[in-house]
Amino acid sequence: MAEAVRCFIGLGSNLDNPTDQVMQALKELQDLPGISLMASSSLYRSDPMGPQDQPDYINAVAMLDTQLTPLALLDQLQTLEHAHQRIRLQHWGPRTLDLDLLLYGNQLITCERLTVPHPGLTERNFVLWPLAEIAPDLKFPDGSLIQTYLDQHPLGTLQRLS
Ligand code: ROI
Repeated sequence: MAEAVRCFIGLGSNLDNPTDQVMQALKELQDLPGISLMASSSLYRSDPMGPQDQPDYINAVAMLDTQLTPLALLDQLQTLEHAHQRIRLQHWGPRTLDLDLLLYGNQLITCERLTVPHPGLTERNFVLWPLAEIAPDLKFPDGSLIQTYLDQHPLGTLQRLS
């Protein structure tokens, strides 16, 4: 059997009871075939990035090990999003559940469906802080350290929920 690859998934929701959406999605990730959930961050409340006339988001990050290929993993994530009746009416508008493949081992992936590392990863405090909570010593595929990006993108109004 192929060796498992360590991956990180970003979760986000700002519709339809976002806290429940994210907690439920974390449970469902655990049950996906070919995936072992290794850790999950606290939930964080964040101001919307993009249009401001939408509710705050709940964000979290999950660490998982998988034997799925990147695209098979993406299929699983998208199935889960659809099960949450993901609504996305406008670009950068509100959504019931967003699952982003942030990192797939140390691989660089660019194809029509997928860019890994996720392009927003090192720019968004609502991804960086939950990620650092569960992987404080993380090194990105280019060798840079997560700690560097935390300094550049402080917690600000991002709120860690207990
Ligand atoms: N803003 C926040 N705070 N959290 C998100 O998960 C998020 N997701 C998005 C956009 C619309 C960019 N804004 C977000 O897709």
